Amino acid sequence: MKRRILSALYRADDFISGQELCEELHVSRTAVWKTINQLKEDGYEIQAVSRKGYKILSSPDQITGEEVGARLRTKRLGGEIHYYESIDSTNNEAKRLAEQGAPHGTLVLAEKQEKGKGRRGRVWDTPGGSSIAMSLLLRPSLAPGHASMVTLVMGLAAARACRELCGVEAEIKWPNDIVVNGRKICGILTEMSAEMDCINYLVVGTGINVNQQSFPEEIQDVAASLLGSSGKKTNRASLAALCLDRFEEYFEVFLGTEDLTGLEKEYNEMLAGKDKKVRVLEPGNEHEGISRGINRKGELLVELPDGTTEAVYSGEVSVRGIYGYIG
Ligand code: BT5
Repeated sequence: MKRRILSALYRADDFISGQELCEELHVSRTAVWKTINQLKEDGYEIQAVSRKGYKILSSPDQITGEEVGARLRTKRLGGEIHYYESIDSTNNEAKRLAEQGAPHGTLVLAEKQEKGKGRRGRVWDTPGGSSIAMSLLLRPSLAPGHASMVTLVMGLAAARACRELCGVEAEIKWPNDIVVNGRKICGILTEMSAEMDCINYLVVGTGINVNQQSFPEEIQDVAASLLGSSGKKTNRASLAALCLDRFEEYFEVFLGTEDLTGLEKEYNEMLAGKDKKVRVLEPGNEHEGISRGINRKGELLVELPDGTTEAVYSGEVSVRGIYGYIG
């Protein structure tokens, strides 16, 4: 009920009358009034004016299911939302829910992660109160070999949302980071449960540094927040919802061809270090070349000194810009 009233208030953008709320949500005036009071207790500032109705003036900066759910414009994603004040890892929780049969589009949100995960056992720092940690459970009919491209689809969505809402020059560092001025503001971790020829489920986890003022010593040279980059605080629920809205649009395009044919151009326009030197960290065969952007399979094309081009697959090797973090 809270989510539905909030959703109507956000959509209205101005006053919405009690009568309209009752008709839209098929509930009584008393129920509306009670829920509005509960929301006020939760920290929402809601103006009530006779003959005009209700208007939302401000909301607490929370990443709860109600806050994110009320702002979502998606058709299928976020139909079921699970929120935790603290959890080991939203990816782990999404996997647990998947094993219990949770549906496609289930979203897991957490204020704080005790064991936030990066790739290959690395740690993802998620302090409470200032960042986004969210994981999306997907059950696509997709060949397992195509699943790694979903990370790129989320990267595109997250970069686009950061640009639209925060006005920063967010760039994608292939395959799974978003950077602003060469510093990492977002990381994506996709995990999969699959048979030989079909995916049981995918979990796409996204961590975004939104309003952090500082970082632990180990990452302070590589990490940045949107606050640090734009000078402005961002409402985390708005950013999370926009990211998911964009993801749903891009994911539909992706599923149409099961590759990045329809997204490659936009991806390459936001790719960090394109047409610059990169170092391919292939074990036993490190070498340099020029990044020429991704192809429709999501591989990074690297032009080698002999004029040939190699396609680097994200699962095999990493690529570093040779000057600083992204080059
Ligand atoms: C990633 O790994 O960038 C994937 C991060 C995915 C995090 C999300 S949050 C929601 C969901 N639940 C999870 O448990 N995980 C996902 P990788 O490319 O391996 O980068 C990890 C490295 O980034 C670390 O070794 C640090 O150097 C650095 N790092 C850690 N925390 C950071 C932060 N908050 N901001 C920027 N860099 C960070």
